[in-house]
Amino acid sequence: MAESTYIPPKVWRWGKENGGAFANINRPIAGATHEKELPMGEHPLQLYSLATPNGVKVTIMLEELLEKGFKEAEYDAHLIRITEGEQFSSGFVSVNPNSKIPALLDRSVDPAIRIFESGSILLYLAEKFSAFLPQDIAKRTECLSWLFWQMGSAPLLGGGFGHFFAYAPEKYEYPINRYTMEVKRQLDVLDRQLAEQQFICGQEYTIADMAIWPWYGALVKNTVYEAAEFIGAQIYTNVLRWADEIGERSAVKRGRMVNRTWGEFNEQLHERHNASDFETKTQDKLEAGK
Ligand SMILES: N[C@@H](CCC(=O)N[C@@H](CS)C(=O)NCC(=O)O)C(=O)O
Repeated sequence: MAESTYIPPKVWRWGKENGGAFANINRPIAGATHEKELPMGEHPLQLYSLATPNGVKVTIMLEELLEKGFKEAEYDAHLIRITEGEQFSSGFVSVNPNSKIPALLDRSVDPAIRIFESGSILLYLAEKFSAFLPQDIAKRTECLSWLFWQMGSAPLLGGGFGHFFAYAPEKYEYPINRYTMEVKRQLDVLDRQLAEQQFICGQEYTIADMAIWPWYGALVKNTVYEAAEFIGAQIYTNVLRWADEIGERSAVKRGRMVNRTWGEFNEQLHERHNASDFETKTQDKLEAGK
């Protein structure tokens, strides 16, 4: 065992920045840091988000609902720049006391309902529209088990593996080994599941796929952490097959653009207030290809 260079003090104190990406927004206390109202659009559903994997789950669901013809799923997606601390405004904290994107406000009911935690938002929307969640009790339970599996597993992928592999100020062998082991085990869980069926919980595309794809699909397709080679993604053939299939859905293509502020310019839609907002981007794409 390597000798530790850090000896924890008796009591931890919030002093210097701990380094690494996002160090400037990490804080040990909750609550608002500044007074600022949230913007409000016209639609019943107001989403406050960013196109991280957790944010994308919800924009995919909203775009899938609209594609299915649910007009009441029309939404305004407002950009929350988490690296600038916008999740700590008084307005945002009133929608999510945990200061994390995504957060949703449903104003189609009086009083409006706030929903935070991406899994809770997916479940709320699935129940509200009776879509993408099986009705049959056994299938519904299986679907929710996978939804909660994702909520429990992704922090080990993002906060554990992703943090130490991609964001930590230095590479440390111990945490990278520990989290790589766990993430590969999780991928194997998914690979075995997807060997038996088309989608995560059967032959039906559900909120479980929408929750898992932005994390594990992105990992094997090398669109997060640039870690596909490191984790040996090519062996998870069933996960790759499923990731490709989901990635081809038009609602998924639109959903992953919403509130995106990085990557290809024509794949970024900073805010979404109308379905026609995507058309402008398609035009940009055509012009870029000229
Ligand atoms: N369990 C939460 C996690 C949300 C989360 O971690 N959001 C991140 C972006 S992916 C965030 O807002 N980070 C801002 C911060 O930590 O201050 C969910 O699924 O909604």
